[in-house]
Amino acid sequence: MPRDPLIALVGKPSSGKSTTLNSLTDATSKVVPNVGDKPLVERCKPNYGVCNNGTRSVPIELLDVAGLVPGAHMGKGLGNRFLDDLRHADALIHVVDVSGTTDAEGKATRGYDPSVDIEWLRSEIVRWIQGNLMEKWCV
Ligand SMILES: Nc1nc2c(ncn2[C@@H]2O[C@H](COP(=O)(O)OP(=O)(O)OP(=O)(O)O)[C@@H](O)[C@H]2O)c(=O)[nH]1
Ligand SMILES: [Mg+2]
Repeated sequence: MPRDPLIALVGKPSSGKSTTLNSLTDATSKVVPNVGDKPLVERCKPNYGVCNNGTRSVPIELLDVAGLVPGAHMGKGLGNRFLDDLRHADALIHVVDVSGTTDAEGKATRGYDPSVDIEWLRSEIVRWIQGNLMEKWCV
């Protein structure tokens, strides 16, 4: 049996990662019975997870990673240690604060463009992976 998928929540400090994790783990979304020859609720016999009266539950693990800042891949804000926590993740969810009231380090500001966060955080992760590969790759 393979292990459950591990999904890590990433983002700058105070972007709402822990809040998102808490709300996701209280999720109660339902699978609505389908119209057809047999209602979906009866056909719901998953190989993975469980289906209880139309409610499908799929086990996943969520990882709340500490906030990353620009320069994290070089160790800024202990970023390389936090990035290391992502090694076993199957997927990442980037939690972005779109209010424009926190800067790249999570400090209070006004009029900040949140699209900048999407760029630099992705770049930090890519550069960290590249750095790890180049370090181990003896050429
Ligand atoms: N206005 C508003 N505030 C929010 C929202 N989500 C989270 N917050 C607040 O933002 C602050 C930071 O939220 P956290 O969930 O702790 O953020 P985090 O990304 O886990 O922060 P670190 O673990 O420090 O990196 C808290 O004071 C939350 O109450 C939201 O949707 N709207
Ligand atoms: Mg947190």
